[in-house]
Amino acid sequence: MGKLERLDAHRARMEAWLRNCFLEREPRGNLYDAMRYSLLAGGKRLRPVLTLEACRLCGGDVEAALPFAGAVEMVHTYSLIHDDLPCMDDDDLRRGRPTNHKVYGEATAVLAGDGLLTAAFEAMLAPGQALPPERIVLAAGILARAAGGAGMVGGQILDMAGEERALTLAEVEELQRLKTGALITAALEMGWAVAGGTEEQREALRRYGAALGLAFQIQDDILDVVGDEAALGKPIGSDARSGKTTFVTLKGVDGCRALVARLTEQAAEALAPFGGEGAELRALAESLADRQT
Ligand code: GRG
Repeated sequence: MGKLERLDAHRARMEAWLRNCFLEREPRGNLYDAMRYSLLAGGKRLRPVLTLEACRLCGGDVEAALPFAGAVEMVHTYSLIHDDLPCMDDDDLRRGRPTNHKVYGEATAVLAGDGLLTAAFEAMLAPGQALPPERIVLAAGILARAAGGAGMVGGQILDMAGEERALTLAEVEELQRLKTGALITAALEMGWAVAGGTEEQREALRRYGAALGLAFQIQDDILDVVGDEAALGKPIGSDARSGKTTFVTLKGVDGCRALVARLTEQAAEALAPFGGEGAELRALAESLADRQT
């Protein structure tokens, strides 16, 4: 199987799993419609693909990792819904469609985000999983820590504070490590936890995730300046409008491109303990360095 083909197969499996979410639930007004609206809006599925591939790399059962991969995508989707709200970034377009609150109203969008966050933990802790309980607890704990104040939500609060004053490079790196990097690294570590991998494998995935997460965010900052709105499915220029310090304001577009290239090499180097088997994650890092969406 080709390198990117394997990742495409993970993505297709994830898509099928997500499509089945909440179909059997007793309707609660339009709550589940709002949750499915954003969950199935066609994102890149980067984080769940990382979970599934990390699990395979560490010798685990990819099928058993699906609820964990789905959980990380649910947490990511909740963060996008809440981030787009008028009290946060106040965005009208996401993944090429009107944002959740534009379709369902603000109160339902808040609840759709809350519903997705809790559904993530419900999926991971569902009875009848073919996994040792300690692996389930480990993986759920990794996601909980990465999503909360010590990770993504903590990064978001630093980001808000950053709108009030100029930040240093070290401060921008720290806030992005939490806001974007923590969930990306957690996605990888969850795959490792489900597989019952070794400490050496965990450390390699962490180093890969740290480099990949930073490269991903720097590329995001570049695309906010030079990206194509139609391809991105959202307006560009939002960082400049809000007066935020970003990697681009600190290093310029060319400086940022050089940083992305360096971090992509570091990500590839971190995979050395996996030998040839790390080819898929290496290819993924390279494809993200060129991404236009
Ligand atoms: C809890 C409100 C709240 C926010 C947490 C992660 C986050 C902070 C907000 C999301 C908004 C944002 C632009 C974050 C930066 C990370 C990023 C580039 C997100 C977009 O991720 P992609 O490109 O999106 O993987 P798709 O649509 O492909 O899934």
